[in-house]
Amino acid sequence: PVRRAVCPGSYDPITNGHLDIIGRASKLYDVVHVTVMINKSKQGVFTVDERIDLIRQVTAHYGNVEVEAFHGLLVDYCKQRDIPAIVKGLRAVSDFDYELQMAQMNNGLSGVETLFVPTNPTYSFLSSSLVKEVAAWGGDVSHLVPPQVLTALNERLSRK
Ligand code: COD
Repeated sequence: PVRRAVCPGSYDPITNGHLDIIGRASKLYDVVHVTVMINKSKQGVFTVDERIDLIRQVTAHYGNVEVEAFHGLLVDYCKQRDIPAIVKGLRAVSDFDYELQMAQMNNGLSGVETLFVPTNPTYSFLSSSLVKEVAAWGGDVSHLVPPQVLTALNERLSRK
C-alpha cells in the first residue's frame, strides 16, 4: 500500500521552514500531500492559486509531493484521500499548546494521527507572517524563502 501523509497549512507564502519539514516528510512517506487549507476569514497576501503555484515550483524536485487546496476540515480531507498521518513542524513550546489541541481534536474526530517533526533550529523563528512584515519594510528575507517566493514577495509588496 502507498503510505501517505499530509503537511497542511496556509502557506501564505511557503518558507524555508515549511520546505524543511516537507522535505523530511518526503523521505518518510511514499507520497506527501502539501495542502493549502482555505480559510475564508483570513485574506492572504497571495491567492490560493498563487500559493499552490509557488509550492509546486519549490517542491517539484522531491518527486513525491502533491499540491492542492482544500476547503473544509482537515480530517475530511484525510478521509477523502485515505491519508492516515498529519506531519507538522514544531518550532517552540509556543507552538505546542495549539498543535496539541488540534492533534487531539483531529484524532478524536477521525482517528488520524499527527506526527511532530522538530524544526531545524535555523528556522525556529521563521513564520510566513514575519517574512511578509520584514519584506514589506524592505528587509532582506532572501535566506528565509526560496528564490521564486522572494521574487513573488518583491513584486506583490512593492506594488502596495
Ligand atoms: N519550521 C518548521 N515548520 C514550520 C515552520 C517553521 N519555521 N513554519 C511553519 N511550519 C509548519 C507547522 O507545522 C505549521 O503548522 C505548518 O507548517 C503550516 O504553517 P502555516 O503558518 O502555513 O499554517 P497555519 O498554522 O495557519 O495552519 C493551520 C491549519 C491550516 C493546518 C489548521 O488551521 C487547519 O487544519 N485548518 C483546517 C480546518 C480544520 O480542520 N480545523 C480544525 C482543526 S482541529
